[in-house]
Amino acid sequence: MRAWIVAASVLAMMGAASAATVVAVKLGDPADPKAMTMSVDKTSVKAGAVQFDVTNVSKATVHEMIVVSVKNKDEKLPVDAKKDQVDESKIKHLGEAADLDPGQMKSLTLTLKPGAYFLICNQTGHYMQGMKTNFTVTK
Ligand SMILES: [Cu+2]
Repeated sequence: MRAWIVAASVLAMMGAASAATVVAVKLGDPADPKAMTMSVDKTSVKAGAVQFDVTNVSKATVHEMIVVSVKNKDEKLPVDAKKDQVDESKIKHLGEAADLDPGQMKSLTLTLKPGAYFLICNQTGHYMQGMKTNFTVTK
């Protein structure tokens, strides 16, 4: 029993050294299809390869996740009031898991440097309704 636990721990450490850090992201709330939520299982990771496993847990609404580089966690993203969306031409858009149907999962792997980031959904109105979370990458 003990030998098995040691072997499993060593394997886990080896995996951590070579593989991307996995961040599970959930879009929406299964208890309320209209809820606008962006939740992560880690708010901070070390620099390097980061794999975002993004799941739309809403029952009725299309969501997405865009990784945005920001100067600091209090930055306000520029909003196009007519479109009711963040103006993607004015942000540091690093990549996205776009247009996930309800129940759909997509993965996005990025190599991230230390700094502040936002994860946002830019479906019409969703950023303004709270689909944003802070994300930090450390050295
Ligand atoms: Cu959304």
